Amino acid sequence: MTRPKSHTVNGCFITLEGSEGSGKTTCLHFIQQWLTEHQYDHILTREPGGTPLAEQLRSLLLQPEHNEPVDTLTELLMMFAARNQHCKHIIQPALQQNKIVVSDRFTDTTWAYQGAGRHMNTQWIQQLETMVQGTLRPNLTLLLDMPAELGLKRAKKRGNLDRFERETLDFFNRVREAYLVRAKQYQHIYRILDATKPLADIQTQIQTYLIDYFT
Ligand code: Z5A
Repeated sequence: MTRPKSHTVNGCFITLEGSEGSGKTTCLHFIQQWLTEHQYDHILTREPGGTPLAEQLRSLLLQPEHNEPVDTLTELLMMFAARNQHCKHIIQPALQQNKIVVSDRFTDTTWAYQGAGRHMNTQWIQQLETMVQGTLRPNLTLLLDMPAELGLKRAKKRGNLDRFERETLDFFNRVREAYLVRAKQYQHIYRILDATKPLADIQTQIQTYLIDYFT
């Protein structure tokens, strides 16, 4: 299949964001299919994770039980430690090869979960973001927005809740609100999708955003 219009991509970084159960992973597979059909050279990745070491940090971060409480600063530093490996070994090299990088979550998650959810000092997040990423920021962020109750319901259906999925409804309401604030602040990057809609409608909307971006 040919591309919608002739277009040269000089590396492009797309992120999927939203609270748990909002359908990011499902949409990631749809995006992969679309990019493959239109012959765009791309990679899919996720956070926390994306490299062997970052995936090990992911397991530690998501594991519900630890013998000691996980301090919020420890959590923040581990997110950025994983991100540093991810940026240096996966994202930046792929962008330098003019690939499209699609990541299930990136630093907007930190702003929402650690910043708003955990009430972490936002100056620290800002400093770590600059330290780890330099000027690297997503070119396009697709936000799957839905009421927190619904996301929690979907997650609970799967059973085996991870450390984040055990958080309170208040926590997830703050996360949602923080995403919506960022979407307003960075309108040129964010596209909001109503994650309560049927999957087919969401996919049609994603396709519109992709065609709009790449043509
Ligand atoms: N975290 C953090 O705190 N700080 C950071 O900086 C980073 C991460 C990077 C990573 O988990 C956790 O790390 C995350 C935040 C924290 N924790 N939480 N919560 P993750 O990203 O792997 O986990 P997740 O966000 O919870 O992903 P998920 O539960 O797999 O959800 P999802 O990917 O958004 O949804 P899904 O798997 O595509 O869909 C969930 C279910 O809904 C599934 O059964 C689908 O078939 C169904 N679904 C999907 N779309 C629809 C529609 N439209 N209608 C009906 N049903 C649907």
